[in-house]
Amino acid sequence: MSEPSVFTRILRGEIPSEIVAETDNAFAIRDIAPQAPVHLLVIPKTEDYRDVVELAAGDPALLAELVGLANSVAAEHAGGDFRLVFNTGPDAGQTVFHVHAHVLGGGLTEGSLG
Ligand code: DGP
Repeated sequence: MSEPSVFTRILRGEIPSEIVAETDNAFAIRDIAPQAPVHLLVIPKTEDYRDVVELAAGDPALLAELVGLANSVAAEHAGGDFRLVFNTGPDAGQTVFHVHAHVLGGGLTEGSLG
C-alpha cells in the first residue's frame, strides 16, 4: 500500500486544514500557497484517480460532481466567476497525484494559473 496523499490526510483530520465545503464524494479546502485572491482546491474523497484524465475515463459522474462543487464554492467565496485548472503531470506542475481542481477567482490577473 502506498502512503495516503496529503489530501486524504487532510480529509481524515491528520493535517489541519479547514474543509470549506463538502459533498458525498468530494470536498474543498483553501490552497496553502494561493495564486489568486481566492484559491480553493476541489478534491474527490477517493484517491483512486491520479489526474483528471484518469478520473474522466473512470468516473465521469464524479468529475461532474467536482465541477458542481467548484461552481458552488466559487459562488460562495469568489463572487461567481472562476478559473478551473487541473495540472496534469509533473511537467505541467502537478505535485500531488490525487486528482484535484484548482478554483481560482476573486479578481484574476494574468498568470493566475495555479
Ligand atoms: P498541484 O501542483 O496541481 O499538484 O497542486 C497541489 C496543491 O496542493 C498546491 O497548490 C499546494 C496544495 N497543498 C499541498 N499541500 C497542502 C496542504 O497541506 N494544505 C493545503 N491546504 N494545500 C496544500
